[in-house]
Amino acid sequence: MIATRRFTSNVSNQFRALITGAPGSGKGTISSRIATDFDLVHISSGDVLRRHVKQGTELGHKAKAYIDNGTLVPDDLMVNLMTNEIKRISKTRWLLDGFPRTIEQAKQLHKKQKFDVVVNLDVPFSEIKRRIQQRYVHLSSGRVYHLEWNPPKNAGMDDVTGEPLTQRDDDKPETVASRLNIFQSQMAPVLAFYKDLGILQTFTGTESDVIYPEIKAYLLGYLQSK
Ligand code: G5P
Ligand code: MG
Repeated sequence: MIATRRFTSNVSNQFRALITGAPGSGKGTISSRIATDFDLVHISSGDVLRRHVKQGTELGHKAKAYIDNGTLVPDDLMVNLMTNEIKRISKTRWLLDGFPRTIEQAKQLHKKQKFDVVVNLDVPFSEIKRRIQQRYVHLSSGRVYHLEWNPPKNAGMDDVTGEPLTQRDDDKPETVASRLNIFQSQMAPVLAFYKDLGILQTFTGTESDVIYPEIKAYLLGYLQSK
């Protein structure tokens, strides 16, 4: 951690990254480690949407049915929401999680913002289905737990706020199946788009604790080369 901080303080102040991967592949889990180690603001499209739903905004009302059915929120809504979110944080060091996830979103975003790196998590679906059954979340912060692998210090409570944890409505097995199918059909052209730009790096495995050190080494190497 210390080595990373010393290192990142010497490099360009701009670092724009994307983490992608199937539902449950560990994007949220690994993003929180990247955000801490590399001093990036983590913006998860799913967390932003769920906050809108919780707050009952107009966008939240529009998005809720899509999320609950495990289908994708329309591209125009997503591009507006996420480009505004990037503007709102007014920082140049950020990590997007879960957006873009259609080729249209990728092309629209590319006109406004360019990624330096795209980290793609490749985790088998059999592992994902096991994990998601035991996921609990703290909705307002996006913190993620797993009953066995990463349990909260006090059962059912968020470690930081002490507020109750919940299960996501879209984590029911049938909704997870729909989300995985949509991921498979929609993400291939997005990954090809970033591969053609020469910025895609894929990490394959079943354990975040094994995958993350590889990602960290890759990101350090990338920054060192700048
Ligand atoms: P989200 O919120 O972006 P998904 O489906 O892409 O949702 P999700 O479910 O949030 O992704 P994740 O972040 O990849 O998964 O995974 P995670 O939460 O970190 O880890 C999953 C579980 O595994 C956790 O319990 C964690 O503790 C555990 N875990 C992690 N690593 C390990 C490990 O090594 N071992 C074990 N045993 N467990 C581990 O999107 C939700 C919805 O919002 C809409 C869509 O409707 C979408 O379905 N949406 C969009 N619509 C259109 N366009 C977009 N760009 C959209 N973005 C969101
Ligand atoms: Mg997530």
